Parts: sequence; C-alpha cells; structure tokens
Amino acid sequence: MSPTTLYAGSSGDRVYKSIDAGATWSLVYDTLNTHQVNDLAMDPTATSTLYAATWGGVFKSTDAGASWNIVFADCCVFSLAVDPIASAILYAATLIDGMFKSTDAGAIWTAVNTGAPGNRWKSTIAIDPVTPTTLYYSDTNGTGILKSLDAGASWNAANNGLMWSTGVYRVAIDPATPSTLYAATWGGVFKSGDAGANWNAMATLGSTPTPLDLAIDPGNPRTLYAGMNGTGVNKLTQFSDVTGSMDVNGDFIAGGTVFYTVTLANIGFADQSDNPGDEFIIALVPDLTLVSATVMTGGGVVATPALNTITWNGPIPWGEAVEIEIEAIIGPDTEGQVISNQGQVSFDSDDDGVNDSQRTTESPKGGGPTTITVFKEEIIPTLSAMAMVILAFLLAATVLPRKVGNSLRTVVDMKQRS
Ligand SMILES: [Ca+2]
Ligand SMILES: [Ca+2]
Repeated sequence: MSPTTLYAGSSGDRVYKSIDAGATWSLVYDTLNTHQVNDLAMDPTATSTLYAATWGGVFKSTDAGASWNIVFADCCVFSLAVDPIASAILYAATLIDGMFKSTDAGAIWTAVNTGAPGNRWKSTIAIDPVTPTTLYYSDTNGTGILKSLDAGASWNAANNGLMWSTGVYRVAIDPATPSTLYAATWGGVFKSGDAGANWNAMATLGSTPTPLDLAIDPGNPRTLYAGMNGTGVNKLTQFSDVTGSMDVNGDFIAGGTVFYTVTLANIGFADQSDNPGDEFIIALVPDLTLVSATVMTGGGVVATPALNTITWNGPIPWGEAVEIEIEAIIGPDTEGQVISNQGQVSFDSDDDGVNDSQRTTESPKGGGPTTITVFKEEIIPTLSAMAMVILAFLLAATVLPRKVGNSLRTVVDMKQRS
C-alpha cells in the first residue's frame, strides 16, 4: 500500500488523485461527470480497485481510477463500505431503496433491509474492522443508527441516549477498540463505549455548528477530528475527568457506627489510569475512629487506623465509577456536634500519566463536606418508648377486633336513638 496515494470524490462531478500525499491533485477520470461522487472506497487487498458511490449508482475501477465502469445502477448511492477481511463483500447505502450488498466484488447486488426503513437521506455505513459482520447504518431523516450483527441480514436500532437520533451524519469506529464508537449528529458528537448500546454527549464538541463528519487519529484514538458545518475542522483530544461524592448513613449518636460511601466517577471521555500517587485520600476528623474500608468495584483500598486515613489506588474507565465504603465509630462527648469530612480525588487531566488535578468530595445532599449532626442521647430512649407504645397498641388491635367492633356499633346505635 502507498499511504501517499489519495483519492478524493467531488460534488462537482469528479474523482481526483494525488500521488504525493495531497500536495498536488490531478483529475483521474471525468466520465463520472453527470454523477456527483458521494463516497469512495478501496479494496484493502488490491489497492488499484476502487469503488465510487454516485448519483448514478456504484462505479468500479480496477486500474487505480484510470477507467470506471458502472456495476450497480441506482438513482442515488450515498456511501460504500468494503469488508476489510473478505474484500469481495461490499455494501452500498442508497437514498430510496435502502441498503444493498454484493458478495462478488460488485457484480450482483441484493437488497438487505430487514428491520431498516428505506428512503434514508445521507445514509452512511461503518463496518467493524475486527468483526466485519458488525455494521452501523445511519441517516439524517429516518431512524438514526441501525446496527447489524449478521452482515446486513437484519438491522436493529442502536440509539439509546442519542439526542437527535434522526440526524446522524457519520458513525466512526475506533480501530483499536471497535466497541468504542463516535457519532456526528444534529445534537453534536456522541460517544458509545459499548458498541452502540448506549451513547453519551461529548459537550466539548457541541452542536453549533453541526458536526458533519468524523475521523479518528489512527496514531492516537483519543484524538478526534470533526468537520463542522461552515467552520472547518475541530480537534478534540479526550481526557479523564473524575468527580468524588461522599454520602453517610448509620447511627448518628456518640459511640454509633456510621458508614461513608465514596463514589469516584470518571465523567470524562478517556480512561483514568492508576498513576503514581493516590487517586483518593481522606483523613477522618478526630471525632471519628476508623474501623475499616472496603472497595466494592475494583482497585485497591488501604485503611490505616493509626492515622485515621484511607487511600485508594486504581484505574477508572471513562463512564464508570468506583465505590468505597468506610466504617467508623463516632467518638464520646460529641452530642449535638456537627462532624464534617471531605476527601480528595486526584486525576490526570491531560493524559501524560501524571495526576495533575484535584477535587474534593461533595455531599450528595447539597454539595460541600459530608456532615453528621450527632443526636443528644436522651432523644433516643424517648423514641424507643414511643415505638413500644405503638407496637403494643397494634398487637391489642389485632387480638381484640370483635370487641372494637361492638364498641363502634354501640356508639352508632346511641346516636340513632337520640
Ligand atoms: Ca495511583
Ligand atoms: Ca497529567
């Protein structure tokens, strides 16, 4: 393969070729001239074989673009995909008639639209580079993204979480991790980490202007390029962004046992690694005595009772969270006091393997430090006594229903007589 050889399809009816990595371009063939070229595809195993998706159908060249022959006549073909492993298998997405497939390098084409509606404007195909029987099929006026797991035989919607799912210009697949997808939509760029089952908006690539196309940097799949409507290309490098929240439950009395639940959530779009230093640390205030710490979801937690300190180290994949539970005992002579704690989260905001950013944990009950107000002890027996009275009343009512009924009837009878 010659990575300095490029082909470009033009809406002004031409295919151009460059043999110097794009420095100069020449018109390779102009008999496609009544047919706007919407997409070009290359056979990965025979790079002189090219396919062009046009307003007149699919054209094929076997001589690196010198000559072209029509192999599939259709009013409007928007995009093409070639199976990267079995390169005789082709897909063509059309406007009116939906998706077509050829298994013989373009000689015969068959519609493959089970579960997919026709009439799909600006429809595109993305083919999984590792498992080419997995395909994504999008458009801007229909049902958004459809996914096939059986080489186009059937299609199902894959739009969960996708705002403006009816307006999808492109699905791009991370070549290193094909379960990671990006979608350029009317609502901006979205990312999926689970092969299209769920989508999350990437706020840093917004919807104004609309992203019309996407490309992933093959050398660094964290870097995306988005072609924005009218304003050129935006570059986005994805980083991790970790927040911490800390809730507390238990007996809020002197000597009572309490449990803190710490949640470290990676709300960014890159994985947080286990870098040098602690990703989380908290030193409990002296009114608390640390008992233990447990991590529920990965990484390593260390409780050091002598220092009243807990640390956690580990990775947090993007979109995921880690939960740590801390058990402690409230100290004596704390009645009426407010006990306040806040942990510190560290993360790598620029993907250089060094944690450079810190955040403090926030209480889910309104933000800021996580607080306990220690009850005064005399309140507790009062509440217990009340509970006993209610229990005794309920037991009595269950055992003596008939007597209660008679009393009620007596009251009613007396009222009727008066
Ligand atoms: Ca670490
Ligand atoms: Ca860093």
